Amino acid sequence: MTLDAATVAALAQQLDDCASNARDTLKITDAHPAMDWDDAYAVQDAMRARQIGRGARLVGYKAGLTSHAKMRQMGVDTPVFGYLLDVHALPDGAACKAAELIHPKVEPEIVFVLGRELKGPGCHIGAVLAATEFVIPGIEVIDSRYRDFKFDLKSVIADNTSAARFVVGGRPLPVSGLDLRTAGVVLERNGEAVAFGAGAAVLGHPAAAVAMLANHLAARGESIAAGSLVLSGGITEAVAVKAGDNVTLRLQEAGSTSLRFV
Ligand code: 0L1
Ligand code: MG
Repeated sequence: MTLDAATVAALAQQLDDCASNARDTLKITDAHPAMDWDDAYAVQDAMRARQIGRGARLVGYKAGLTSHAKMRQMGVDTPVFGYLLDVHALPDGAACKAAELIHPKVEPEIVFVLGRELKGPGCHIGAVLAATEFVIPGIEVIDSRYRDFKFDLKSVIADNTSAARFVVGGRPLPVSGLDLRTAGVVLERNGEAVAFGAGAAVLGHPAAAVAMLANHLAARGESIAAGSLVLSGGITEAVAVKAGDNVTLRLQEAGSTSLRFV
């Protein structure tokens, strides 16, 4: 750690305020260039504690930057992890208020719902599948608090990996007998297919992202509780959206989920 507790708290407040007021900021490493990975996750943890302190509930986690398309889009080379709160969740087909966001984009994701606790270290794809109750389609709405989505990995980790909203829906698919690598997704904006791919785009197998998350959390003394949702990461590049757009994600065999931006 290079940051003291007061600086970590101040940065968490800065990013939390930006998210609450749909206001952007410069990436925090501009002012704190020596920040390390522990600092970045400490700021994320402090922001989570602030939001839970206001009454929000932890409902799961997300892996981000898990596909080559996303890594290329953002110019980075490693996944990042964040948390999901109930206040981030929207009902299937709901309206998502664009005015509450800075510059939203959507990502098509395969979402794991765990029937059992998942704990690292040493977590692997088999353990993830054994602990998974079902998968469902999910749209993640990301909204970096950094001006023009310009950030580095430490800044984006501190900013809870751009988490803003998410929706899940469709038909729950048990993973037994399913090959998630070849599960196809189609993301439509206003009825037009704008991005498509298959599960293997996420680290070769989307369960690999969940295993990485469990191992990451274990190093920090945490596990993924039974009943948690895990967004395994965007299968394609993120797609920009604005008020008036309708977005639908179709996951092979699992139906669809959608959002309306108003
Ligand atoms: O969920 C994601 O892949 C987002 C990770 C953070 C980077 C971004 O804002 O695109
Ligand atoms: Mg994502």
